[in-house]
Amino acid sequence: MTENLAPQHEVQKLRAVLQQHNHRYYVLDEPSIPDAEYDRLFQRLKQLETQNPELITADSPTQRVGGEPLQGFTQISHQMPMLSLDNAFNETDMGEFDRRVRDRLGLSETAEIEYACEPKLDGIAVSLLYRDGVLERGATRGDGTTGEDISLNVRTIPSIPLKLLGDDWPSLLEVRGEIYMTKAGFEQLNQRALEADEKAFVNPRNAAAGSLRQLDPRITAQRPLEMCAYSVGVVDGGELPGNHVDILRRLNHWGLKINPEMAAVSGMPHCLEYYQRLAEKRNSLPYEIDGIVFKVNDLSQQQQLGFVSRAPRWAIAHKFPAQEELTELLDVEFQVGRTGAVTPVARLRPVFVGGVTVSNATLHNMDEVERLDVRVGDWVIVRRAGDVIPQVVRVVMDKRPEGARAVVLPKHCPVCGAQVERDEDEAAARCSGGLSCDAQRKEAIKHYASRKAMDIDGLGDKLVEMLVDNGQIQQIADLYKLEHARVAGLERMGDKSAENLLQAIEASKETVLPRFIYGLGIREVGEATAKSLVRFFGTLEAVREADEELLQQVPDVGPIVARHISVFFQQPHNLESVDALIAAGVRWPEEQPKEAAAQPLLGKTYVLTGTLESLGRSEAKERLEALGAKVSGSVSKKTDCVVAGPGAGSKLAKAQTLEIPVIDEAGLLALLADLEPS
Ligand code: D41
Repeated sequence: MTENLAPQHEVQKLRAVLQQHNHRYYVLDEPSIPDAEYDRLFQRLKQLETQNPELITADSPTQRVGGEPLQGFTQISHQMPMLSLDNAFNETDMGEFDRRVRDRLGLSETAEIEYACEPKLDGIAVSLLYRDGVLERGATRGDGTTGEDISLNVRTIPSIPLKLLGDDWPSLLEVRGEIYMTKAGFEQLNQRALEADEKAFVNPRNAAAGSLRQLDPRITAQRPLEMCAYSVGVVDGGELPGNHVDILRRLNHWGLKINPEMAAVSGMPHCLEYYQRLAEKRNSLPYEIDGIVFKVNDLSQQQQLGFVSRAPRWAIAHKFPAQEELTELLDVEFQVGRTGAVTPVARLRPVFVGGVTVSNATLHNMDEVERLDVRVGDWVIVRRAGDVIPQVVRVVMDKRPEGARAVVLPKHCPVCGAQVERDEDEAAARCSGGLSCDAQRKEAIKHYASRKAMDIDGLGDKLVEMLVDNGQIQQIADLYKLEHARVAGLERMGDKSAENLLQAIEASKETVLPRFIYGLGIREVGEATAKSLVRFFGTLEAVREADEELLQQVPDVGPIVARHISVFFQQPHNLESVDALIAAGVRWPEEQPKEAAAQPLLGKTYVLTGTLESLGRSEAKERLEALGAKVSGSVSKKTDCVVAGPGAGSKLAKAQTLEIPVIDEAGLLALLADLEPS
C-alpha cells in the first residue's frame, strides 16, 4: 500500500497505523489485525528509520525502549501537588463523608450528590506530562510534592500513548493514574522468575513498584505493566469537561486507558450498592483492587469543597477488608480426605481477614510446607480472597522465634494408624488404610450423599460422622439399612427428622448412572467425567470391565484418570461395595451407548449465560451434552460458542472481547433442531 510513498510520508503513515493498532490492542483490548501483521508494519518502520535516521522522533512506536541504564533517578517536584485519599472502613464512615460534603455545599436534607465511582487499583500512582500531545515526562507520586523522574520506564508501558490520539487536547496536559500489574501478568512473571531460579515477587503491587524502580528501561520493558488514568493535574491551553467522569472519558478518547467499571451514581445508598457489587466481583477482576474511590463528580462542587492538609474533601476511598493478615502458626495437624490424602492444616491464632475470622488454613501438601519453609511458632501471612479457602502465603522470617518446630509428616495415619505412603511423583501423602480408615469412610459416605451425587437431603457431614462413630454405618450400603429407632436416638434428631432422613435415603435408590458413578468417589472422576463414561459405555458393567486402553478412548479421559478407574474396579472391596449398593436396591434406567456419529458437538465447549426463556438452562445443558458438547461455567479462549439470553453480563462481554461466536436462544433451538436425531 505504501510502495511508492516518499520515506517521510510512509514513516508518518506507518506510525499512525501502528499507534491505532497499539491503542486497540493495549487500551481497548480489541485487536483488529493479527500480531504477525503488526510485526511486519513495525519492522518496516524500523527499517525506514534505520535508513533515514533523521526521520526518528521521540513519539515513534519504535522508541519505547531506549537509552542506557540510568545512574539514579532525578527528583522532580510536582507543579500541582498530588493529593492523597482519606479512607473509609465501613458504612458509617461513608455516611459521615456524605454528610460533610452536603453540609459544606449547603444542600438540603433531600438533595443527592452525584459521585463518580472507580475501583481503587492496587498499584503505584504516577503523573504523565503531555506537551502538544507528546509524552514529555513520567514521574512517581512520591510524597505528593516530590517524586522521581521515571520517563524512560513509563515509555516502555504499551498502554501509555507516546502521542495522544486526535488533536483537540490542551497544549499542556498532566494525566494522573495508577501503574499496576494484572493478576495474570504477575503470575507469568513469577513463573518466569521461578524457572530462572530467581526470587518471586510477593504480590502484583510489589512487582509493579519493583519494575518501575529499575534503572535499566530494558528490564522494565519486559514487565507486564499497565496504566489506568484516574484524574488530571496541570492543564493549560485547552478546556476539559466540567465533571470527573467526562474528563476521564475524554482522556480515554485521547488514547489513555480508564477503568471500564467507572460509573456515576446519585446519593450514598447507590454508592454503597456499587461498593457491594464490586466487592462481589473483586476476585473475578483481572487486577487487584483494595477498595472503591468515590469522588464528587461535579468540578465546581469539588472546587467549593477544596482540601484539608493533603487530601481533597470531595473524595474518599472505601476500603475492602484486607485479604492478607499476619498471625501466628500455633500448630500443624494432618487431615485425611476421601482418597486418603493426608493434608497438613495450619492451626492459627484467630485473625480477621477477608471479612471473616480465620483460625485454620490449608498447607496443601508437604511440598508446599517445604517450599514455604514453615515451622510451628512462625509468624505467617494468611490470605483469604473471596470464598476461597484461606491459605498461608508466606513466612515472615524476621519474626521466626527461637525453637520454631519443623513440620514432620507422620508415619502413621492420625485416624486409623495405617502406614502413610508418599509416592515419588506425587505431592500428596496417603493413608494406606483405604475404607478401613474411619476418615476415608466418612468422606466417602459424605461424597456419596452429596448434592451432585445421590443428593440425600438431611444427611450432612456431622450426621455422617456420628453414624460412623457409633457404628451404625460401616460401608456406604449400610445407609440403606439404617433403623428408624437408632437414628431417632441420635443427638438433635428426633422422630420427624429421622423419618425424613430415611425417606430421603430411600428416594436416593432411584437414580441415574452418572450420579451413581460420580458418587463412588473414584479419584479424578468428577461429574463431567462420570457423564462421559456413561455416554460412551452405556452400562456400569461396560465401565467395570473396560481396560485402561479402552477407557482412554472416552472424551476427557487421559491415562491418569483411566488408571484410577481401572484400579478402582480391580479392588475387591470396591466391587463388594458397588454390589452391596445394587443389592440394597439402588437402580437406574439403562442407557444406550451413543455412537460418536450421534455426537456432532464432541470436543466443543459451550457457555450458557442470561435467561433462556423457553428451554431453561438445565435443559439446554442436557441437550447440548447429549450431542457431545461440554457445557462450562466460564468463558475462556477454549470456548467455542456462547449462548446468551436476556440479562447476559460479563460472560457475554468477555466472549465479545475474545471474539467467540455468540448465539441467542433462537439460534440454539435451531442448532438443536438441526443436530438432534428426530
Ligand atoms: O485507583 C486508584 N488507586 C486511585 C487513586 C483512583 N482511582 N483515584 C484516585 N484519585 C485521587 C484523587 C482524588 C486525589 C485525584 C487515586 C488517588 N488520588 C491516589 N492514589 C494514590 C494517592 C492518591
